[in-house]
Amino acid sequence: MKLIGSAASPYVRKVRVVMAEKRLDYQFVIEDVWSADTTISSANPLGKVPCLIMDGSEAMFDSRVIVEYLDTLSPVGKLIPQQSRERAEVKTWEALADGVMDAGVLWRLEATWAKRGDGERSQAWMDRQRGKVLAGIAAMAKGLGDKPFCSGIHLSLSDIAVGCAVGWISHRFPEIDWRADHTNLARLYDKLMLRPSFADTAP
Ligand code: GSF
Repeated sequence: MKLIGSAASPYVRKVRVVMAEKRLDYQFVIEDVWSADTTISSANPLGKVPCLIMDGSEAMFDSRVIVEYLDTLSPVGKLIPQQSRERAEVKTWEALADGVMDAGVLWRLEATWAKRGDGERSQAWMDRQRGKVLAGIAAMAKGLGDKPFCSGIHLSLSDIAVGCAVGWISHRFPEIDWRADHTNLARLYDKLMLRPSFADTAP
């Protein structure tokens, strides 16, 4: 398997953490999707990473599809429950964490994308996305409460997605002090960072 991605992308990190937790082998191919000569659209017409290339088959994207597929490849460390209710709960956690990343990406692109002139940047749009980031982080902290994991009694995709979201927020928006505001989330992230899957993929 070949995973096309970048070291900084939180969506790519989610896939890499899942690969590591499931003890799956893959080749990591770095691609800068923002460079003029990127060839990512030959694999993913949407021009986005992560993108998984399986031997002799079509490319697979996006991160949610990839991690759901990877979880079926090995019984080692099941990350998504089979039971429909628990499964939906984990997928909702993932949607929340991905939503924080999505809003953060929109905010950052509005603020920094080189092809947008200064007069074209909308503060109202950035504020809107910032509000989603903060609300999403607060909801993750509330959902976690004083439990050891986001859902269930052991590590699941919920924790992985949440860890990738808050880790990336610290990386791109160091001024957002989510660790001080939500000490339970900080505790979860510190615990995740003790795992090689997280430590080896920090942005
Ligand atoms: C999001 C992937 C994405 O936006 C997923 O895989 O879960 N829902 C998708 N990837 C970004 C890189 S990043 O911001 O992490 C990307 O490839 N953007 C390129 C573009 O042209 O938007």
